[in-house]
Order: sequence, then C-alpha cells, then structure tokens
Amino acid sequence: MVLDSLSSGVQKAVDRIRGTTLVDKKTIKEACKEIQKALLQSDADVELVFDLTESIKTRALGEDPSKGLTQKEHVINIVYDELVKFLGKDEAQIPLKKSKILLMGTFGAGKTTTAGKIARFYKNRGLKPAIIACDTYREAAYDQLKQIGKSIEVPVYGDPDEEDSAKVLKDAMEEVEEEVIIVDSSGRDALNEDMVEEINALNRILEPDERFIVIPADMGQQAGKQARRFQEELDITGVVVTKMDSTAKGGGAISACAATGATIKFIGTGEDMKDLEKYDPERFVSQLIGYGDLQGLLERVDEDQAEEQVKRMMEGEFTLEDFQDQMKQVQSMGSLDEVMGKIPGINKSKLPDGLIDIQEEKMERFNYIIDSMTPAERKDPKLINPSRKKRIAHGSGTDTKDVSELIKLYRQSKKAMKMFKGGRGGLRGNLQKMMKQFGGL
Ligand SMILES: Nc1nc2c(ncn2[C@@H]2O[C@H](COP(=O)(O)OP(=O)(O)OP(=O)(O)O)[C@@H](O)[C@H]2O)c(=O)[nH]1
Ligand SMILES: [Mg+2]
Repeated sequence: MVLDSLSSGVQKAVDRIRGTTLVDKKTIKEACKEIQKALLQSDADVELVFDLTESIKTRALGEDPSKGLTQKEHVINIVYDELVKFLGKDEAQIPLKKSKILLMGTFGAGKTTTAGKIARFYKNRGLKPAIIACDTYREAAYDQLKQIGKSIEVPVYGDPDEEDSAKVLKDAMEEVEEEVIIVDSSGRDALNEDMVEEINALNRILEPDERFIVIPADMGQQAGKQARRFQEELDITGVVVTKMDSTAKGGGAISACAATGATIKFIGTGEDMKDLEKYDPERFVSQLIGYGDLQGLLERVDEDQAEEQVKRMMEGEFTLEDFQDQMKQVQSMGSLDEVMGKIPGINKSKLPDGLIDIQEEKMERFNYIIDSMTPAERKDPKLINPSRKKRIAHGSGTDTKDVSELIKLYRQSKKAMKMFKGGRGGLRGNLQKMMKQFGGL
C-alpha cells in the first residue's frame, strides 16, 4: 500500500512521544504537528485534522493514565484511539449469508474489478457467488467481466447485445441460482439524473441488501463529497475505496468517507482479484503505526482470556481450537512475522518456518479445515486418520495435503510453545506478553 508517507509521519509522531522521558505539553504539541502534516499531505480535510489533533491534545493532557499504563503508553494509546475514530471507528461487517449487492460509481472507479474481488471474497468463504453484467454503456464491459469471472471461476450472467440494463438484470434474475449476487453497473462522469434513474431501476428489480459506491482513493478528500451525494440520492449502504495501493491520498479519502458516517466496507489494494481487504480501522491504524508500540495498546487486551490461554498452554494443553483462535487474532493484526518481531526475547529463527510464513489465504484455508473437524478431533488431532482426513478435506473444500500441512504446523507450534515453557526464567513473561498481543488488538 502506498501509505508510506502517511505511515512514516504518524510513526514520527509516535516516536517523538516514545523518545522523551516526560511527555509534556510541548511534546504532545509537536507530535500533533507531525500528525497534522502527515494527514494534510494525504489530502485529508484541514478542519477534520484540526479536530482530531485537538481531541488528542485535550485527552492527553486531561485524562489520567489507566491502571498499569505509563504516561507515555497512555498518550500513544490516545493517539491510536483517536486515529481509529478519525479513520472509521467500526470494523466493516460482511455477513456471510445469501446477499444481493449492487455496485455503482463513476467511470473507472474500479466497479467491475471490485465485482470480481467481492465474488472471490465470498467464494473463498464457502458461498456460491455470481456476477451480473449490467454495464450496457461501456464497450466490451461484458467481455471484461467474463474474463474476470473465468479467472476466479465464478459465473457471469448478462447479454452483450442488450442495451437496456434493467432488462439484462430482469432476465438474469430469472436464471441465477447462486447465493450471492453481485451486480456491476455503468459508470458516468458524475452522479447525474441519468445515472440516478438507471440505478433506481436496477434497485427496484434487484431489491439489494447492499448498495455499495465504489470510489477511487486518488480522489482524496473529494471522496467524502461523492459518498455524501450518493448517500443522499441513492441511499448507499457502504463504500468501497479502491486503488489504495497507487496513491498518497488514501488517508484523505478514507477519513473523508468516514466523516460522512458512511461505512467503508472494503478497500482495494491492487489490480489483482486477491487485492481486497475487509476494512478494519483498528488494523489500518496498527499498520500506520507499524505495530511500533504494542505495549501501549495493551489496555485493549482482554486480560482474562489471554491469561487463561497462557495457563492452558503452560499445562501443555494447546488444542487446535487454541491454534485457530490465535490464527484469527493474528490475522486481524497483520503478519505474524511483524508481531513476533516486536516481542522482546523471542528468537524468530527458533520458530518453525511455516508458522512465520502463514499468509492470509492459507490462514483462511486452515480455518475452514478446523471448522470441518468434529470437536473431538479439534481437542485431539491424533484421532485424525487417513479416512477422517479425507472427510475433513472434502468438507472444507481443500486437499488432504492441506489438512496434513495444518496438522504438522500445529504440532510444530505446540512444540515451540513447550520450548518457551522450558526456557530460561523470564520467558514465561515473554510468552504472556506474546499471548496478550495475540489476544488483544
Ligand atoms: N492499482 C489498482 N488498480 C485498480 C484497483 N481497482 C481497479 N483498478 C484498475 O482501475 C481500472 C478501472 O477499473 P474497472 O474495474 O474497469 O473500473 P470501472 O469502475 O468498472 O470502470 P467503468 O466500467 O469504465 O466505469 C482498471 O485498470 C483496474 O485494473 C485497485 O484497487 N488498485
Ligand atoms: Mg466497469
């Protein structure tokens, strides 16, 4: 993602706080200036940025640190918290159920590409998607979508010879049997009457659960205006911000959309079908801060849960369910490699290679596999004989090789956990810290 300049600006601010012995008014002011500079450079709205830094200042100077946090951690925590609010507050909810989604947006915003990416998103989560090509405006729009459909093995409905998009949709709806229906629509230069009329017609036929506007991040703060207009005219239920990978204005686009109260559902981070992320402001800000000060964020940790997990692990009980929990928690934070890198006393080279390398897609596959096991198998993976392995692979839409890989990785991790347990004094503390990181954020 081209968030480097925004990220390095925010990190500079956090470093400034971290680098002083006493966080006084001057330090906070200077840190706020760094944040302002970074956000304004990413084309965020001046007024919003000043409101943000005002909140940081007021809270940093006025609130007492929560129990267990140093003053420094407390201030960094406030910066984190306020940035999360500034960039959207809530994690997007994408219910994995039968749904109908109508995509709309101006020319070249990324609608057609996003239609494919969202189809793939659902497909990878076990639902059957289909795309309906309702862009009858742009030349070869149907072919573009067919190509995309082929690459992700998702059916595409439509009629390249029909000019009336409402008719295309009506006909397709009679045929379509899939669970998740994604409708691509024609772009326009801007939101004009023509477009409102067309989208309204599609809307009446489809009766969608979701109406997403697709907005390219390079619009910067103008994205907010566009989101608001579409909200007023077409009652959108969410925003997809595309091209986050190719502009320095992503922060401006996201903050402006968030300020309209619209929910950002997904962000597009590249041209490939896999380049789609469910939007999660906490994760986004963690990425900006570069996980730089995890300690300061411990406040967010559900201590009890983390302690409980540590205790069970210390007693040698590390089930596949624990493993799955950890994967899910780590998944919401970024790469395990980065997380591990921040924990004092852990020698990354001692961890199994596979553990460090688990990528998001693999984690997803592993999640399906664990979901397909019986509770008994999850508690005691030794039960998993070849015929059970086949059943699990079939149930999760994976290969027996994947199941074997997961079990191997689980065993290695369990061994690694034992190694920490038997290690020098102090390691227990480190492990607890690690678990807190896993359990929190
Ligand atoms: N780098 C990058 N490029 C993207 C992203 N999303 C879409 N694109 C590219 O943007 C261009 C336009 O994308 P489309 O999906 O065709 O956009 P559209 O909104 O359907 O365009 P029209 O149908 O012409 O209105 C294509 O070259 C895409 O590959 C993204 O997240 N990152
Ligand atoms: Mg298109």
